[in-house]
Amino acid sequence: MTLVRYEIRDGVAVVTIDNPPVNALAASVWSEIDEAVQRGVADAAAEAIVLIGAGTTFIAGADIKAFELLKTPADSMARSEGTHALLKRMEDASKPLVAAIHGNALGGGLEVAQACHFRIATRNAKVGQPEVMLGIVPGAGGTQRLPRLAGAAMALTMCTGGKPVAAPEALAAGIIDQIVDGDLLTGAIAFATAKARAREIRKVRDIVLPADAVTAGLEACDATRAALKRTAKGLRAPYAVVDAIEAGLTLPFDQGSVREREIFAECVASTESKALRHLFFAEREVAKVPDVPKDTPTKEIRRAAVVGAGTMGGGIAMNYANAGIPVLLKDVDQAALERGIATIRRNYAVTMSKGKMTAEQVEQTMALITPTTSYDGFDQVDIVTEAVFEDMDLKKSTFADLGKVTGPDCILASNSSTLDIDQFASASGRPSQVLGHHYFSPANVMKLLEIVRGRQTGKEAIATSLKLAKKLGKVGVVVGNCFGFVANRMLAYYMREAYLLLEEGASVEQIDRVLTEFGLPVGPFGMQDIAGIDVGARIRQYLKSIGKSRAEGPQSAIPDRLFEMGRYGQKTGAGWYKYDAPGSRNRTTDPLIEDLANEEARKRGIVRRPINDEEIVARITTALANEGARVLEEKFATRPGDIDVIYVYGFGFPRHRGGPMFYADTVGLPTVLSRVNEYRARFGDYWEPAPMLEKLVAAGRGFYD
Ligand code: 3H9
Repeated sequence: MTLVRYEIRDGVAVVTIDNPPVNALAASVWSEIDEAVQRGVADAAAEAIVLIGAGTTFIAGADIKAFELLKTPADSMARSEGTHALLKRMEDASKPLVAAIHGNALGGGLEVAQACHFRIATRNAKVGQPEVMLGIVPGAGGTQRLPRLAGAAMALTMCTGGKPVAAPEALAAGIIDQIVDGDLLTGAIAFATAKARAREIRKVRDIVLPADAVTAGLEACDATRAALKRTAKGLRAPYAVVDAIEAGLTLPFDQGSVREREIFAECVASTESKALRHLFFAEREVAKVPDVPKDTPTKEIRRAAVVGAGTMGGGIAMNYANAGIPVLLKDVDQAALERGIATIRRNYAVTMSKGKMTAEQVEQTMALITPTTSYDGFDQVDIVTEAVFEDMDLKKSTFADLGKVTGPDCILASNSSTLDIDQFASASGRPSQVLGHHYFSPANVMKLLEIVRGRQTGKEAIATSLKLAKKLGKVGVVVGNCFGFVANRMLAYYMREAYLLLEEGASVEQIDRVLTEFGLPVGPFGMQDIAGIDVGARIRQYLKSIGKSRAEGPQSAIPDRLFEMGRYGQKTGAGWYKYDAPGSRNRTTDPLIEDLANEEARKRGIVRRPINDEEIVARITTALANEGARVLEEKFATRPGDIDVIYVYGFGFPRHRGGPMFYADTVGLPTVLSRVNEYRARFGDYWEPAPMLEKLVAAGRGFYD
C-alpha cells in the first residue's frame, strides 16, 4: 500500500489516508481504503477501526481530474456503482468504524465518513457536499445518507448550495457525533474503543425517517425547486440534487442509490459540469506564472497607500482595510477626500445593514484608513496603488512623485484600466517595482485583479502581487501590457458588436435581455450605465488624440453622443436607459436611443432589420473568442484558462459556460471560424479571423486540446 497506511494503536486499527495535498480519492485511494478496512475487520489485534487523514485535511473529495476519464454516462454509472458497493462493504464492517475528521471532509470525503459508523471532528473542521459547484450531484451515496443523518432540509441546503458547514453546526445537525478538542487521533481511538466495548454500530443507510419527516422533506424539495428558479437560472445540477434527494425520500436505500447513480452519470457528462470542472483547475492555474517560480521571494505588505479617493481608489483602500492592512488614502483636495471617505462609510453601512459586519467591526476597519492630502508617511508604506483620473500625463507625474516619496523597495501599482504601464515605470525611475493592479468596479466587491506586467517589472513584484491578491480576497491573474490589457481589450470587441447590433436593428433592451438570459448578471448597456458612459468616452478621446481606436472596425457614434448630452448612466439619471433619479437603479426604456440608432444607421447606410436572439449571442461571443485568440497568440495572456477566469471574475461571464474561450470550444471552433468568415463577408474586413483560430481549426483542435 502506498497511499493508505495501516497500523494498530492501543487495540484499534488506524487507517491513514496519505495522498497530498488534500487526500483526494484517486482510484487507488478508494481501493486501498477498502483493503485496509477489511484488514482491520479481519485483524484479531483490532477491536475497532479509525479512518483519518494525514497532513492538513481529512478528504477533499473524489479526484476531480479523474472525471475526465468518465467519457460516457455508462462509465460514470460503472464507477459510481463500484463506489457504492465499496462503501456498503465498509458500512457492513463488523467492528465500529470511526471517521476522524480534521480540515475538510468534502464531497466523496463526507460520503466516506457517512459510510463509517460514527464521525468525530476537530472544532475547526468543515464538512460539505460541494459537488453542485462542479455541476454534479454527490455520487457516492451523499444524497441518500445525508437526509437520513441530518434531515432532508439540511441535506437540501448543503447539497444545492455547496457551502461547507463548520463542525459545531454539523454536530447540532447530527452529521457528526462528537467534537474533539485535544489530539484527534487519541480522541478517535478512545471513542472507537468505547463503541467497541458497548458493541455499538450504527449504519446510516438503515435509518428510517418517520412519515412526517418524509412529508416535510418532500415539501422542502418543492420549496427548494421554487427558490432555485431565482438563484440557479440556466443550471441543471441544483435541480438534479433535489431529484436525487427526493428519490431517497420515497424509495428504499438501494433503489434511491440507483437513482442517484443515474443522475450523477447524466450530470458528469453535461457541458455545465465540464465547464465548472475546467474553471476549478483554471482558477488554481492562474497563480502559476511560468517564469516566476513558486519560491520567488515576496515582500511582506504591512502598510499600504492609495492615491486618488474616487470610486476606485476608495474601493481599493477598503480592500486593504478589510484585510487588516493600514492604508493611507490620499487625494489632492480636502473636499474630494471627504467625499471619498463618506462613500466608504456608506458602503460599510450597507454591509452592516445586511448583517455582514457589526458597528464595532466597521469602526475598527474605518480606523485603518487614514485620509491625507499630502505624501507624509509614504516613505513607510510597502505598496502604493495609484487610482487617479485615467489621464496619461497626470498618471506619469504621479509616478514621478511616487518614485521620490516612497522607500526604495516600495511596490508602485497603477489601477489604470488601459494605459501603458511602461510609461509610468519610466516616470517613476524604478521600473522593476512598477506594475498594474487593475481592479474591477466596484473594487471592494469584484474579485478579479489583473496584475499587469510591464517590460521591466521584476519577478518579486509579480510574486508579491499574486500573494497580496489572495490576502485581499481577489483572484490575481498576470497579464501583459497591451492596450486595455486582457479584460478591457476584449471588452472593446464585445461592446463594438453590441453597439453595431443596436444600429442594425436590435434594441438596447433586447441585447441586454439576451445576454442576461445567456447568464451574464447584466447586459452591455446596463453595465455601461453602472460603470459610467463618461469613462469609456474619455478613453476614446485620449485614443483619438494619439491616433488610435479601441477595437478594429466601425465605431458607433451613439456612446459619444450620449456623453455629449451629459447622459453618463445611473449617476446622472440617464444613459442607455432613463432612471427615476440620479443614482437610482429603476430604469425604463428611453425612445431617444431608438431615434439615435435610426439616425446613425441612416448615416452609415444601414437598413435596420429585426435581429434574432441567436445572432446576438453568436456575434458577441464570436467577437470575444476571436480577440481572445489574438491575445493568446500575442502572449498577453498565458493560457486560455486565464482569459476564462478573467471573464468569470471581472464581468460575471456565466461559470456554467466556462468562460469565453471554453464556451468557444463547446460551440466548436470550426463553427466559430465559419461565423467570423460569414461576418466578414456580410460586414467587412474588420472581421478577420485570428491566425490562431485558423491554425487550431486546421489542426482539428480546440483552445483546450
Ligand atoms: C466528489 O467528491 C464526487 C463524489 O460525490 C463522489 C463521486 C463518485 N481533486 O484549492 P487549493 C488540488 S467531487 C483533485 O489550492 P486550498 C488543487 O487543484 C469533489 N485535486 O487549496 C490544488 O492543486 P495544485 C468534491 C484537488 O487549501 C491543490 O489540491 N470536492 C481536489 O485553498 C490544493 O488545492 C470538492 O469540490 C480534488 N477534489 O483549499 C472540493 N481538491 O496545487 C474541492 C483540491 O496543483 N477542493 N485539489 O494547484 C477545495 O474546495 C479546496 O481545494 C480545499 C482546499 C478547500 C479542499
